[in-house]
Amino acid sequence: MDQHSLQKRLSDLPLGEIRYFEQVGSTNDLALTWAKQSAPDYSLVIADEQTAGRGRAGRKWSTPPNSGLALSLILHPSTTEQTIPLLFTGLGALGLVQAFKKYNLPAQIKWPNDVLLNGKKAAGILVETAWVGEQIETLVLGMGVNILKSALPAADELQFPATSLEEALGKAPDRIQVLHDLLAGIIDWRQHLGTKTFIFAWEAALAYKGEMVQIWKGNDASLIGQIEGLETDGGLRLRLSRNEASIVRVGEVHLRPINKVA
Ligand code: BT5
Repeated sequence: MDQHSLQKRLSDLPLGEIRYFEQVGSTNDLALTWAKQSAPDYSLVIADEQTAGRGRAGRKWSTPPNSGLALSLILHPSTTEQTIPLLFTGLGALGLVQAFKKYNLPAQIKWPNDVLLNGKKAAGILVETAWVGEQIETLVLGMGVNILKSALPAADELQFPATSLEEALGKAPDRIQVLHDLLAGIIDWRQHLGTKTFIFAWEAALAYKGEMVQIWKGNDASLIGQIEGLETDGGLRLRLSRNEASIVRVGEVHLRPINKVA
């Protein structure tokens, strides 16, 4: 990957500016800094390697050289979009589901922020926001996608099984083409953010729908319930025992199918 080929191959998309790096700490950090210096909407930070890539709650995200996509897209939410930041995680996931569809791969979304291929994690999403007063001025949609098998960290660093697009396809795809299709998917789906169409598509791709899962929220006791679907704000609706419903809305949550809980 390099700046020139990215500029050229993404030129048909309505992006802001593009900043490519061979190696960075975290693309999300660079994007948050750049956003403060007024990066336009849909500006992209992308790197071939991250040395301090992060997931949620200080966990690590591994991006070895030239093996995956590590990108951060800078978005300036409109007034309506302001009220529903959780939907942006869904936006990244739907963008990727659309991109993987081009390879005839049915991806699933493990709520809230993982994209699975064959039941294993192929990508993770980290949305971070910069506020001015009570307004979200910038939202950084950070995505890590395992393109090649070499993108995966060692098994003992994983909390959940991982895979790559190369493994699912049986051959190495073109990284920039996947990036192009992912960005196109995000741009398409953003027009529908928060609509029924958006929620239905997200729900249709949900992993473990109708199945029993266990959810941990921070240090709270875990919840066990059956996944029913999504609320209009992207919250996950569970059916607990005694037929009570419970809605889980982000924060620090972990979700596992019940039959795989160690
Ligand atoms: C995530 O967090 O899955 C969000 C990952 C977001 C990464 C992108 S890359 C571009 C941008 N810049 C950044 O610094 N971050 C974003 P979480 O749900 O907390 O999952 C983290 C867990 O995933 C780790 O604890 C590992 O177990 C596992 N993991 C780490 N690297 C992985 C990989 N390459 N493939 C699959 N699983 C991985």
